[in-house]
Amino acid sequence: MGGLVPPQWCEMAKVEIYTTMICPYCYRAKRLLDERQVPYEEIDVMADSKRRTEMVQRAGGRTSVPQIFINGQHVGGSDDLYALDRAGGLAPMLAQPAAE
Ligand SMILES: N[C@@H](CCC(=O)N[C@@H](CS)C(=O)NCC(=O)O)C(=O)O
Repeated sequence: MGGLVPPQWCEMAKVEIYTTMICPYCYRAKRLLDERQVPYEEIDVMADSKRRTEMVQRAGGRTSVPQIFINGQHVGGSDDLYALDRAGGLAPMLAQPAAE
């Protein structure tokens, strides 16, 4: 019997994505993650200035959404995520389980 988190998630990378609801790039980024069946934590910063400030700080000053982090490492936005995938770098990052 499981808890709230499926056991297989413990062996997966931790993916965080800061989004807003009205952002096509956010949907594009999430589509790629969904296609790969990658679970992620979505942080809607539309009306949350505290989390938005946190996003900008973590993203080295970038203010656009989405901003994506894998195991705490900043990947960038949607275009960066797709570029990383094309370069073959996404799968190995996603295969790295989260430290916590
Ligand atoms: N190249 C970026 C574009 C992201 C982008 O333009 N996002 C828009 C919303 S869809 C945005 O945040 N605009 C406001 C800003 O740049 O501060 C990406 O691929 O993530």
